[in-house]
Order: sequence, then structure tokens, then C-alpha cells
Amino acid sequence: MTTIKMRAPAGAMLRATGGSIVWFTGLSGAGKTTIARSVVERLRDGGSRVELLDGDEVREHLSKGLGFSREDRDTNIARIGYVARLLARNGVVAVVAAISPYQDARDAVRRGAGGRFVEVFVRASVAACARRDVKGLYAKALAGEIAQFTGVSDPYEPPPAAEVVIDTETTSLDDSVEAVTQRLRALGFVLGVGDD
Ligand code: ADX
Repeated sequence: MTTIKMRAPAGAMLRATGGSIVWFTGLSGAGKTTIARSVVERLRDGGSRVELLDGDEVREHLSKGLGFSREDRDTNIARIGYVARLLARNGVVAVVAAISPYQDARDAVRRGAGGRFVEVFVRASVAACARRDVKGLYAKALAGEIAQFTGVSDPYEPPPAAEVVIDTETTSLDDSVEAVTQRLRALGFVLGVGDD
């Protein structure tokens, strides 16, 4: 008997096969939060348990009082990584959107994730982020009013081996979400309805 394998079309329902960490890294204003929110929505629509840990929000609660020195950023990322691991081991897809500029800190989270980790590099040039300047922070950073601003007066280490790289200067939101979900499917972290 022949079995016909159905492949879910782009935009179809997705269901997680268990917990994992989907880690968005990139400059402020690159588009991490926007893409991460859409990925969360897609997974939730398919009935998956999913939680978003967003840098701006985490810094209002879990990391209140931390600044932007390397030490403070590393502490912030270690805290987010810790919570993401707790969620993932309880079957939740933990979606993280944080600049997370240092490779060592990202790798430490990866090592603790037991293979269920996807790094998504949301790439946009400093010039493009400064042009968008959604929060008005680049103007201030470029005027010297904000110290240690990532991409302007503080480093960003691009990931050399991210599972997904999205250039938001040339990629639509829909295509960006698709790139992430395709990779999650290829890794077996989610199934499209009709996959087996
Ligand atoms: S991280 O470096 O520790 O990962 P995180 O993602 O939590 O950073 O927070 C970044 C957000 O803080 C930015 O999107 C921006 O709104 C705000 N911010 C304020 N000061 C800075 C700064 N010096 N560098 C980068 N982001 C800053």
C-alpha cells in the first residue's frame, strides 16, 4: 500500500512536539520582538504551550536594576536562559527576544538546553536600525546621550552558526516567520498538521 505523506503548506497549523528554546538575537530595532510575537501566535494557534520572554519586559521585572555593562548583560541573559530552561523542560516552547550581544552567553544557554535550542539571528545594519529608530534610542545614542549602546558604542557579536538567519532589511514579516517555523519543523521541534 502506498502512503501519501502530506506536507503542511506555508501558514498551516503547527504543533510543538515538546519544550524547546527559540532564541532571537540581534540589534535593538532589528525586528526580534515583532517576529518572535508572530511565531508565538502561530504556535499558540496550533494548541502549543508557548511563552515569550522579551528583553524589554524582562528588564522591567526579573532584571530590574541591571544596566548594560557586559557583566549586567551576561547576568540578564543567564537569568532569561534559566527561566527558558525551566519552561522548556516542562513542555513549553520558550521564545526569547533579547539583544544578547555576547556569543559566550548565548552558547551557555545552548549548552544547558539539551539539544532543544534554536538560535535565530535577526540581522539588520546599525544604519537601518537607526533609520527605523522606533524607540528614539539611536538618535540619543548617536548624540552621546546613552552610553554603551549596542551597535553604536557597545559591541554586538553576530552568531557564526545560528540555525536561522533573517535579514529584515530584505525579508517580509511573513517570510521571516516562515523561515523560523520551517527550521523548527526540520528539527522536529514542531509538526505541521498532516506531518507524521
Ligand atoms: S541585553 O543586551 O541584555 O540582551 P536586552 O534585550 O535585555 O539587552 O534589552 C535591550 C533593550 O534595552 C533595547 O531594546 C533598548 O530598548 C533598551 N536599552 C537601553 N539602553 C540600552 C543600551 N545601552 N544598549 C542596548 N539597549 C538598550
